[in-house]
Order: sequence, then C-alpha cells, then structure tokens
Amino acid sequence: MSKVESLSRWLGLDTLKDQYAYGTDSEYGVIAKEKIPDRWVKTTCGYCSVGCGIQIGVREGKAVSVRGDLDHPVNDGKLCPKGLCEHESISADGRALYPLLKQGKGNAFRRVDWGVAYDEFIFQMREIQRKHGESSFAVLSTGQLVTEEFYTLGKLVQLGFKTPNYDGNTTLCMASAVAGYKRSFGSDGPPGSYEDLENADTVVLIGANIADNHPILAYRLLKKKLQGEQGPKVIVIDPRATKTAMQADIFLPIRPRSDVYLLNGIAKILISEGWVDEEFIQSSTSGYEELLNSLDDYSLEYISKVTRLEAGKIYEAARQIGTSKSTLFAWTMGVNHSTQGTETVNLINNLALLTGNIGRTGSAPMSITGQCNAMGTRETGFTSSLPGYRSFESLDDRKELAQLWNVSESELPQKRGLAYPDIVQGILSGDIKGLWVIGTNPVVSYPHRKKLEEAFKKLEFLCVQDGFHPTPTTEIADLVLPAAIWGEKEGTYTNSERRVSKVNKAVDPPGEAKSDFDIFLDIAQRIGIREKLYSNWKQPQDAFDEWRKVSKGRLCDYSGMSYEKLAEGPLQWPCNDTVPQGSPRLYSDGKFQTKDRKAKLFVVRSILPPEEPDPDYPFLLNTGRTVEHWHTRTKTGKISILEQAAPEAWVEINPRDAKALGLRNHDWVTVSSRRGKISRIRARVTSIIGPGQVFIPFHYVEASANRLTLDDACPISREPNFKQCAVKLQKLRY
Ligand SMILES: Nc1nc2c(c(=O)[nH]1)N[C@H]1C(S)=C(S)[C@@H](COP(=O)(O)OP(=O)(O)OC[C@H]3O[C@@H](n4cnc5c(=O)[nH]c(N)nc54)[C@H](O)[C@@H]3O)O[C@H]1N2
Ligand SMILES: Nc1nc2c(c(=O)[nH]1)N[C@H]1C(S)=C(S)[C@@H](COP(=O)(O)OP(=O)(O)OC[C@H]3O[C@@H](n4cnc5c(=O)[nH]c(N)nc54)[C@H](O)[C@@H]3O)O[C@H]1N2
Ligand code: SF4
Ligand SMILES: [Mo]
Repeated sequence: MSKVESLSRWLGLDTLKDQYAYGTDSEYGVIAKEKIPDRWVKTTCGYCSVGCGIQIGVREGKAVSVRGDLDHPVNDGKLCPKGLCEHESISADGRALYPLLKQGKGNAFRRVDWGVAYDEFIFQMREIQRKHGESSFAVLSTGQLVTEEFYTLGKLVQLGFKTPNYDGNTTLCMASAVAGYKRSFGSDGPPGSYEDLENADTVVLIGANIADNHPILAYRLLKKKLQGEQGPKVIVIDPRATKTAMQADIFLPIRPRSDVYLLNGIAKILISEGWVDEEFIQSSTSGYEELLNSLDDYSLEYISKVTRLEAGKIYEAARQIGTSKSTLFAWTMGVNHSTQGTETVNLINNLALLTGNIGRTGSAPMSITGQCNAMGTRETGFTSSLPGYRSFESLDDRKELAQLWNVSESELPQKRGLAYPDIVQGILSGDIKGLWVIGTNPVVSYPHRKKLEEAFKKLEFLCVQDGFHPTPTTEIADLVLPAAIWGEKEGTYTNSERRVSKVNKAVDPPGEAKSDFDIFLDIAQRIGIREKLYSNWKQPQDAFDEWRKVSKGRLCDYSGMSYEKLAEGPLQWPCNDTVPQGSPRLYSDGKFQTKDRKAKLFVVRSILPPEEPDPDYPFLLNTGRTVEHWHTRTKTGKISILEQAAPEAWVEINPRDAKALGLRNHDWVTVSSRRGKISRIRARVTSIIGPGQVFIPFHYVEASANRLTLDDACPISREPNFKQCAVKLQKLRY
C-alpha cells in the first residue's frame, strides 16, 4: 500500500467524499483510478458493537474502498482505523475457499466438495449422538453472525439436533451483563442510547476503554467538547491509565478487582449525603432497606484503603454523580471478565437506580457490548434465554414459542444447556465428543490454553466453520467449512443501543465459500427438518420476517421493522405499531420486567479474586485490546496498515518494577503463570500500568496471553475471569 493511501486513510479522508476521484497525474491520481467504485453498497461495520454505518465501494465485482455513511445516526460519517480498511479483510490472504476434510486423525486436509463435507459432518455427529446420547454433540457460535443466522442456527441445534449444549463466544464477553440485567430489571436489554453519551451531565466508564475499543463512542463522548461546548464530566474507573482514562475529568486507577468495594462505597456516600432519588426508589425499586442495612462497613477510609484510591477522589466522584441531573454508567470487560462479574453489574445498576438514572435522557446503566452483533445473539440466540428473551423455565413462554413455530412444547429445551466453559469441561470429562465451532477461534481466545488443547484432543470430531483458513482453530479441525464473511452476505446487526441496522452483500464470497445462513439451511435439508422448521425459507429476509412475529409483544419487539424500513435507516427496538420509529430508551415509565414491576436493588459482598500475586508469581496480569487489532487477528493481522501499526505483542510494566528486574524498554522477556508461558515478548516500560501489574493484549497467537490466564468463571453468568491472574517475568538476554 502506498504512503499516500495509508495517510489518507489514517486521516479519515475517504470517509468524507470521493476524494479518490480528484487528481490524475500524481500518485494520488493513479490510486484514484483504481479506487473509483462503480457503486457504493450501504451496510453496517462488521467489527465492533458501535455499529457504524459504512459504505463499501465496489469496482468490477471487487471491494476496493469504504467510506463512512453520513446518513447513519451512529457515526456522523466517521469510521475508526479498523472500519477504514475493512474492505481489505474481504480480499485478505488466507480466506477459507473449499471444504477441507482430514481422513482420520493426524492426516493432512484434503479438498472435498460440499456434498461430501455435509455427509461427513452429519454422519459423524449423528454417530456420536447415537453412541453417547444427544447432548454429546455441542455447538459454539459467535457474536459475529447476522441475526438471521443465529435465529436459524438456534432452531437447527435445539430442535434439529436436539442438543441443549449450545453457547458462544458471547459467554466470554457479555454473559455477566446479561445475567446482571436479568437479575436487576427482570430482563436483558441495555436501557440507554449512544446519544446519552453526549447529553449526560456525567458519564462514568467502568472497565471500558472506549478510545481503543469503541472509538466512535469516544468521539461521541467528546463531541460537545470538540465543538467548544460544555460536554459531560467524565469519570473513568480502570486500573490502567488507558487512552480513555487520559480524557477523564476524574480518573480512579482502582486496585484490580476491588470494584465491589468502590461501588458499595459510592452507594453509601450517595445515601448518606442525600444524593438519591427517594421518590424513584420508593415507587420503582425493591430491596432498599436491605441495601441500606448492608452498607455500614463501607466507610470512606476503609474503601480508600481497599481500593488504593484517594478518599478525596472517591468522594468527588460520588458528589459528581449525586449532584448531576443525569448520569450514564457505562461498562465493558473490566467488569464482565470477573468471577464476580454479574454481581458487579448489579452494583452498577444499584447506583443508577438509587439516583433515578434510568429511562431519561443522559441516564442509564449501559453495558457496551463487544462484537458487531453480540446483541442479536442475546435476543434470538437460544443460549441464555429462548428467543425473544423468553425463559427456558417458563411453561407459558415455551408454549407460546412452540405455538408460533408450530411444534410441540415438549420439543423445546426446559433449561439452558451447558455454557461455554462447561462445554469445555464436558469435553474433558468425556461427556461431549463432537463439537461444531462457528465463527470463533477458541485456541487463541479461550482462557487456559493448555486445558483447552487437552480438551480438543479428546474430541472424536471437530468441525470448524470459518471465513479464514488456516487459523489456529481450523488447523486442528477434522472438517473445515468455508464461510462467507462481512461484505459477502445479507442480514441485520443490533448494536449496544438496541439499534438494528441492515447488513448488505457487496461482493460474492471467494472460492466455494457459502454464507452461514445457506450452510445452516443445507444441513437442515439433509437431516430432514428444513420443511418443518423453515418452510419456504430461501433468503435471510424470511428468517427476519419470522423473527418479527416471534419477537412481537416482547421487550425486544421487532414487529414494526421490515427490510424495506431498515433500508431507509436503522431502528431501535422495541419497535412496533405503537412506536413505529423505535425507542431510544427502556423503562421510561419506571416499570420493569420483574413480577412486581419493580427493579431490584442487590446486596453484594466481595469475594476474593481467584488468584493473587505471591512470591513465586509476583505480578498481576491484566489482558485486553488495542485499537489496531480485532481479537485473534484473523482479519486485522492481514491488513498491512493495521499490522504495521501494531506488529507484535508487548507486555506493559511499570518503570519501578522494570528497574527492579533490570529491564529496559523493548527488552525481551518471558512471562509465565502456573498454567503456561509466553516464551518471548517485548517489554514496554510505561507508567500507564501501575506497580505490581502488567498488561498484555490478547490478540497475538505467537505470544498468547491465554496461555497464562485462568479459566475460573462467574458462577452466575459463567463468564471467565480473563482480566487477572498471577505471573512472573524473566529477562531474556537477547
Ligand atoms: N480495537 C478493538 N476493538 C474492539 C475489540 C477488539 O478486539 N479490538 N473487541 C470488541 C469486543 S468483542 C469487546 S468485548 C470490547 C471490549 O472492550 P473493553 O472492555 O473496553 O476492552 P478490554 O481492553 O478487554 O478491557 C477494558 C478495560 O478493563 C480494564 N480492567 C481490567 N481489570 C479491571 C478491574 O478490576 N476493574 C476495572 N474497573 N477495570 C478493569 C482494563 O484495564 C481495560 O482497560 O471491545 C470491542 N472492540
Ligand atoms: N485474555 C483475554 N482473552 C479474551 C478476551 C480478553 O479480553 N482477554 N476477550 C474475550 C472476548 S470479550 C471475546 S468476544 C472473544 C473473541 O474471541 P474470538 O471469537 O475467538 O475472536 P475472533 O478473532 O473475532 O474470532 C472470530 C472467528 O470467526 C471468523 N469469522 C469472521 N466472520 C465470520 C463469519 O461471518 N462467519 C464465520 N463462520 N466465521 C467468521 C474469523 O475468521 C475468526 O476466526 O475473546 C475473548 N478472549
Ligand atoms: S467504531 Fe466499531 S463499528 Fe465503528 S468503524 Fe470502528 S470498529 Fe467499526
Ligand atoms: Mo467481546
């Protein structure tokens, strides 16, 4: 890629207008000719859950460019660095082109046609189910399919293959937010909108590094300030001085995993200073007395000592929240990735409820999700609820759904199957023998890699369906099914503010790759249930139209949407006859989805983190992300501008600790935990990270943070504790 092209992309020029069309003689002009699209296809970004509107420039059947969609309500035509070169993921090297089969363990892959691939898949999985029972076959999917695909897959797995053991990478991501919402409000569903980031008096970001991971939300947070107006006051709670923390008015560099203390401490200050909304508490919540009686121990001095934060700063943060007209509490993985993730979410919800910050402009407890369509899987997905946020345990819900589908109620599962970590455990214990992995790369992204590898070795049959090959997970598969990716298929994504946005096909998939939707329907056909479950379905729109009916009357009501309407612009659910233009907020009437229609306040006591530093492993490891890369780098690792900007992994270490270890910036080190080791990684000496802590991004398979991490998970949500474990560092001589 030329410098001019790189530069213009970094500057975001191609988001503004067709700059590529200007100039003919210069290098710029040469690029211009090749880059002038025949047509632009409107769609939604396929990386993160911000859900930016994007247009793909197509020239002679190839995706040659992208630009931000100026008409999309999320992003003002702007895109972040990943979005700005997203078309390159389509033509990147290493796409999966043909079905590949290993004839017996240890053999090389051989190209087969789709018919053979399907026959083998069905034969192997059915044989495993016949020998070991229906639930010995498990499925792991992803938050990166379109909603129409989840919906189709859920029916296929639960009603077609009749296995309850279906979960996804979403449990590695936002299961704690889902469980926390359900417990506090009676249902999942983020209650706020992105516009609240602009309009709140105060925004509290807890374990959320939006500058790196949701860059367009960082732009929206700062938008008013950038325009010279008074923007929201920003409080950031994060042990690491992230790029987001650097924008904060109040930064609380909290001791890792002491959030429960801080949140209870802030609740106590709010109550004792009278900075609470008594009327709202009385009319719309339950559990206030119990909460009040539980907070005696949380004196400011005590909280300051446990969290290692200055007492004055904690008080200042509480005063800012308590005296603001509106506060948005937003959180991401610093909260969810913990053995106490769900309860920490409940404490954030407590703060919003105590201060009446829900259902109003600028006010919400807002879980920012991760993947482009993590929300779609929550609504339709069959994992933690039945489609439409229906409960597995409720006979009424099951009956209603069965009727909508024209199947008998007894065909629906009566409780959720195993969650992702329990599926891995199930493989280790020999209960699960067949696994179908769709759109996720567990070898890099699952914690405690050694254990995962042991588990995968025990599988009788592993099928991996991915847009790329080889990946560390496709490589160890018995069968690889090549999938179309973003830009090559149609459907919808729902972003973190419940906004449903159309995803459109710009180009054909390469080789023989097929959309996940088509693969699911083909398999349904071959196991003889297509007619029963998907009669007359041909295209994603058929799935969407059924889903509209299934969601009608539910909190996540899509009944007022259609592909035609979405072509004009995205819509936030609930969207129905009463609110045809959708709903920016939930719970504006102060009524919740619980039996008594009140939100529940929770008493939470801190538990000890699963592993603390000790003399053998003296550092606490924190893991996360950087703006240039997407997860396991199957896409961004092949896009040169992104790869050049962040070509290798690093471990951040505080200058004080570096000095003690005799380490200088860029020295090579080994990092090990009780579970594994990164043999070689560069040290980055920086006070971004606090003393006693280190940070490693998890993107790089060659220096994989998940060789070190723990697989302990939150007992309520089953989300793993990715963020902390004990490690040691050793300097390498060269
Ligand atoms: N560039 C890029 N963007 C992405 C992604 C990507 O891979 N790359 N992935 C997407 C996905 S799926 C997700 S889920 C989101 C994740 O988005 P984020 O959650 O923002 O990402 P992380 O870097 O995993 O972690 C967030 C922060 O949690 C902090 N943290 C760690 N321990 C604690 C703690 O004990 N308490 C508190 N309060 N904070 C703590 C970390 O220091 C870190 O800054 O990003 C999405 N966006
Ligand atoms: N240590 C540590 N580990 C973490 C985290 C952390 O913060 N720290 N974060 C966790 C979180 S929040 C998440 S969400 C996970 C993400 O972890 P993964 O889900 O494993 O990450 P991805 O790289 O996004 O994997 C998606 C896979 O799907 C493929 N793919 C892309 N599009 C399509 C498609 O349309 N169809 C199909 N069939 N395949 C497709 C890609 O090539 C890729 O192989 O990682 C988790 N792991
Ligand atoms: S902020 Fe997220 S949705 Fe927007 S362009 Fe970047 S990756 Fe895509
Ligand atoms: Mo995620």
